[in-house]
Amino acid sequence: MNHGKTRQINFYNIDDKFYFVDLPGYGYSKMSKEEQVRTGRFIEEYLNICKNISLIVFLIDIRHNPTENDKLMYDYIVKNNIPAIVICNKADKIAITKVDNAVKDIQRILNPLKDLVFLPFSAERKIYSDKVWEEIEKNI
Ligand SMILES: Nc1nc2c(ncn2[C@@H]2O[C@H](COP(=O)(O)OP(=O)(O)OP(=O)(O)O)[C@@H](O)[C@H]2O)c(=O)[nH]1
Ligand SMILES: [Mg+2]
Repeated sequence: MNHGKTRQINFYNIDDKFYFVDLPGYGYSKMSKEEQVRTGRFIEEYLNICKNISLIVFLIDIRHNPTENDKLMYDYIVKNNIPAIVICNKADKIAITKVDNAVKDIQRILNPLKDLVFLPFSAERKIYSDKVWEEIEKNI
């Protein structure tokens, strides 16, 4: 299995100030359709039940155009008026000169109104993290 492994909800206590809540991914191509549907319902149920979400950090891969599931997720966030930022992860995987345009392309597809913050990020290289923290701190 070479895709991510979050199959449960993990809570990370950050200095007793807030929690990072890590939800499973729903869209990986190696996941069966059935598993995608099950995971999608699981995520939706959590978001419905949890009334005190400060911010959704919506992580997508900078190398790929958003999928239909990403669009559904995005529409759900907008319809329910939940604060969110979109983080285009794995920025280390593309040339640094292409990062800004890749983020813009993703924003154009997912958020043509441009009323949500989209930022590049790399969990691997820990680059671009200052702006991400700035946005998180604005919302906690
Ligand atoms: N190069 C690079 N690899 C990354 C980055 N972020 C995650 N990965 C790799 O991608 C793989 C999956 O990472 P996870 O963090 O488990 O992915 P996930 O999106 O949480 O997956 P699910 O939990 O299934 O939703 C791992 O091998 C990570 O090392 C990044 O910014 N750059
Ligand atoms: Mg995960």
